[in-house]
Amino acid sequence: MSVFGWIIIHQHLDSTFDWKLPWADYRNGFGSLNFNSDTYWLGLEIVHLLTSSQPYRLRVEVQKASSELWYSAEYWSVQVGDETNDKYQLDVSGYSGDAGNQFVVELGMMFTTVDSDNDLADNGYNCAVNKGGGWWYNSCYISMLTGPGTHHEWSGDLISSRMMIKPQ
Ligand SMILES: [Ca+2]
Repeated sequence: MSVFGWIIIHQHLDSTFDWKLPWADYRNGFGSLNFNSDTYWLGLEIVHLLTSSQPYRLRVEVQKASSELWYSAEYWSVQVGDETNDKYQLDVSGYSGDAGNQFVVELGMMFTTVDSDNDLADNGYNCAVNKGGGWWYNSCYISMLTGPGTHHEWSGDLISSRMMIKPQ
């Protein structure tokens, strides 16, 4: 589904949803964008294919718990690497917006899920097991939009979030 050319790749409107899903689900996607569905993840494989076929922008929208207001962060460039060599590594640049640039420690990180530990936390520590759902964890995160309750963050706790991409 797209809105004004933006393809929604992530939607988190239900604080009770359990995002601790395996690698295959984050690769292939889950949820839907029906009117009664609050949870959606398009899938890393298609995001990889799209962002390697031509230049894409990324828009992140977050609703903060403290004010209940929505804020946005846009990146002029976004690319998600492939599965085999890059573990869907995240690359973004060209921030603008009023939500703050929180993709700082996650930049260049590979994707980690409960069953695929590619984060930089050592000693067998898996950020997806201990923090939230699948994400581009470092050790572990500043932003993470796949967690329940207070583990759903973008510079402060969130009620809701969305991510979307659009060709440049
Ligand atoms: Ca680890």
